[in-house]
Amino acid sequence: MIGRDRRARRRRADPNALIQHPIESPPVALTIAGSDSSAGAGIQADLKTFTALGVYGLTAVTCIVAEVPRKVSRIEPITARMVRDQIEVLLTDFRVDAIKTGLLCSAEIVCAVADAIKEGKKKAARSIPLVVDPVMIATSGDKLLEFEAVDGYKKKLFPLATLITPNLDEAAVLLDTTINNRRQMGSAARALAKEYGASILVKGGHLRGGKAIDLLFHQGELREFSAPFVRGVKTHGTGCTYSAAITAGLAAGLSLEQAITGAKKFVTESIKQRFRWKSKFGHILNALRHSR
Ligand code: PXL
Repeated sequence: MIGRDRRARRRRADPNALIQHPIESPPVALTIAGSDSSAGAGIQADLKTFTALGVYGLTAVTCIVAEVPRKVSRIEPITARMVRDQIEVLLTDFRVDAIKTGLLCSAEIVCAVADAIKEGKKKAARSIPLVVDPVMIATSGDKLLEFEAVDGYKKKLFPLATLITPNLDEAAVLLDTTINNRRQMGSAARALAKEYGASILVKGGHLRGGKAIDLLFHQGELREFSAPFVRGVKTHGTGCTYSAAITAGLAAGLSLEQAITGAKKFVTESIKQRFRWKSKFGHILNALRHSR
C-alpha cells in the first residue's frame, strides 16, 4: 500500500526536483553495510550517494574493513546484537522510506539483519522497499563474506527483498553455475526471481565489451539497462554506489525502473568524473566522485 506522502512524492518523481528544491523533510534511506576505510565503497559510498541525490541517509554498521582500493587488510565484524540494535532504534523512530543492505560479513549478521528488518516492517505496518546487494568479493579480488552466510541470504534475507542486485560472479555463486554471456545473464535473473519472489538486477559490468549492460527481471519481464563502459579504470565501490542510488530513487517515490535508470546514469557519471591521486608507491589511486 502506498501512503499519501509516497503518492505525492511519486507525482513529482523527478530526482532533480529533490536536488534543486531542498526540502526540510527529505526522504529517508537506511543503509546496513560495512565501513570502508578508503571511503570509496561501503557505508561511506552509500552516504555520499544518498546526499548527492537529496535523500537523508541513516546507517547501521555491520563490520569495519581496513583497506585501500587495491587491497583489503582486515575485516572485523560488529556484534550481531549491536547490528540489530542500530536497525531497531532507527526503524522505531524514523519513517524510513527505503532500506539497502551491503556487506554483511557473517552468517550471524545476515540472520540478525533479516530478523530486525522483518520486525521493523511489522511495527511500521507498511511496506518499505528493500534492496539487497549481496556483496561477496571486493573489486580487488579479496573475499568479504563468510561462505556460510550465503545460506542465510537464501533462507532469510532474499525472501524479504524488493530487489536483489548480484554482479555476474555473485549470481553464478547463488545459482551454482557459470555466466559468460547475455543469454545466461537473462536466465540467471529469471531463475533468481522465481526462487526468491523478488525483482532481480544482474549487473554485467564485468562482461566487458563496449557497453555495461544490466538485465532486470521484474514482474515477469526482462529489461535491459545499458551505459557506455568506462575503460581503463579499476573502480572500487561502483556496486555499492549503484544499489545506494537505486535505494535513494525508491525512497524518493520513483518506480523501480525509473530508479534503476537514474542510478545507472549516476554511477556512470561518478566513474567518469572520478578523483585521481598518485600513491606513495607510484600507482594511481581512483575514487568515485559522488556528485551530479
Ligand atoms: O565493493 C564492495 C565493498 C562493500 N562494502 C565494503 C567494502 C567493499 C569493498 O572493498 O569494503 C565495506
